[in-house]
Amino acid sequence: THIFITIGEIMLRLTPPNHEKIRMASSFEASYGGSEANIALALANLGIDSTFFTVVPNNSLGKSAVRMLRSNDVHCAPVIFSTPEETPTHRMGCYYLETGYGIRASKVTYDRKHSAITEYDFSHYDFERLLEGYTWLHLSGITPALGKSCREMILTCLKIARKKGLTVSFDGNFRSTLWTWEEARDFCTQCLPYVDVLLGIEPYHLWKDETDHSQGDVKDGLPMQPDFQQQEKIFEEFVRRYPNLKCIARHVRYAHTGSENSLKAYMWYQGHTYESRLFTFQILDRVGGGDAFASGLIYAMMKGYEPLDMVNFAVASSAIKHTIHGDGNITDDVDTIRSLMDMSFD
Ligand code: KDG
Repeated sequence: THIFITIGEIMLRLTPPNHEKIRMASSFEASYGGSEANIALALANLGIDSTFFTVVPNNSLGKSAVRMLRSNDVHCAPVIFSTPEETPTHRMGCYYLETGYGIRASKVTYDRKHSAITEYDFSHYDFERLLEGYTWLHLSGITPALGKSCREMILTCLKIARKKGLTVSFDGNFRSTLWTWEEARDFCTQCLPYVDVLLGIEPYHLWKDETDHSQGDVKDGLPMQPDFQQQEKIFEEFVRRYPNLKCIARHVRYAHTGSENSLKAYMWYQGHTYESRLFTFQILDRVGGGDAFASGLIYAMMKGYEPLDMVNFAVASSAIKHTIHGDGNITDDVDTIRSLMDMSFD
């Protein structure tokens, strides 16, 4: 059995109710988000032994974020509640989400500069000890985008995880508001030699030695839709450059703004490329859909599913998250997700 740990930032999420725009909102609904926290929470809900490590200010905001995770069965024992001496701005990261409607896209506004995890000095922190006893580490490209101290922390953890034999999953998770495409690519390619399971490859699947990269594979703000052969070639190029990779998965969204969404995924695993079925569903809240895909894939791998079931379970997990308010996939029974895999969507 696997014992899972992930590291990242948890933020307060403030959302105007009823798809209101911020300009007309007189109240905000409070919840919590953060890619790695979402994954810790989803796995804990599915019964996996799941731990989250972060730094939050030692005040009621930090405490209530951790309490929310704990109430979802996420272990938070290593979380650092920092003092104002350690992190002078003493602040919790926050983000505002204006939920789109129909043709109006959702809008995320970050208010996370100088947050506790960004300011914390990890140079004397004992990561060997933190990672002791775990079998699986998940990281994402969001945390290193926060600042230099976080970047060093991510590389340190990757190296220790490799040495200790943990399975490492990594989601590129490019956030254009935190760093540039080139910064993301350069940093993430440093991480790749330590990764077993790779997700969110969009920002860096064009290589340094190629020039036409400015848009990655995004066109008009939408991810381009690769066909099976194109995707297989990309996967194979990854594995050629990084033979340590055991699994690469990529989910592709076909409708971004409308209230209906179609999703499918490709996955490379043990020398073969697999394509999931196409799932079409109504969107209630799409934030965290990628994290639900990641947690679904991690869960399916941990449980030793057949490859095609792995990728279908991951997409079904993402699909069901789109019907749930808030960032996290709180689905707490596996059968709910599995039953979706067997339904016809396309
Ligand atoms: O994947 C969902 C995340 O985008 C959301 O939880 C907030 O982690 C977050 C981020 O940095 O955008």
